[in-house]
Amino acid sequence: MSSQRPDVAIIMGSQSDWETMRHAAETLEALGVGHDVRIVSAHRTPDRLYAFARGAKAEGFRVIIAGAGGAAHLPGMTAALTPLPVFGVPVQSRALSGQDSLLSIVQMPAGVPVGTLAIGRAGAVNAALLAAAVLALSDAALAGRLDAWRAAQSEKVAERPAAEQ
Ligand code: RP5
Repeated sequence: MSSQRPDVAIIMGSQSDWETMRHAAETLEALGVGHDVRIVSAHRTPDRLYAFARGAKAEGFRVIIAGAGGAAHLPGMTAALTPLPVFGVPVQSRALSGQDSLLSIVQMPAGVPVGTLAIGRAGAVNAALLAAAVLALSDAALAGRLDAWRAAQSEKVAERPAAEQ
């Protein structure tokens, strides 16, 4: 997914999550952060989940972004199996508009943290920005790119709404 060394793993519970999680991948791409993208389902591929999460640090990943919807166990189970920081993205579900995903991910019992983001695209983008911010603590070039990304975002905001100009 990226020519850079993959510091970030983006995992998701289903192909259907890609429409949301691609925003995390695109944000990392824009920042020049190497990442790898995989489908890992806590329910349908539990052996794959164990193998991935237990081996993620040895594989060289430094941060994991995990997106899932519905009864979204993927971020929490991943966090239980790895010492790496895990950011959870609640995917917007059809039945409950992602509130099920959000509550499944955010309410971790004390002791196993998942940094939980907003439901949907905003959460996916912000998970990527948080992952980049973590990596930027030890990567001055990335810190500069992150500053530039934020400055560009600020410049795009008009002083007044278009109808008033
Ligand atoms: C979860 O179930 C996935 O993360 C996905 O958001 C949801 C629905 O999956 P599909 O039925 O679309 O494969 O495990």
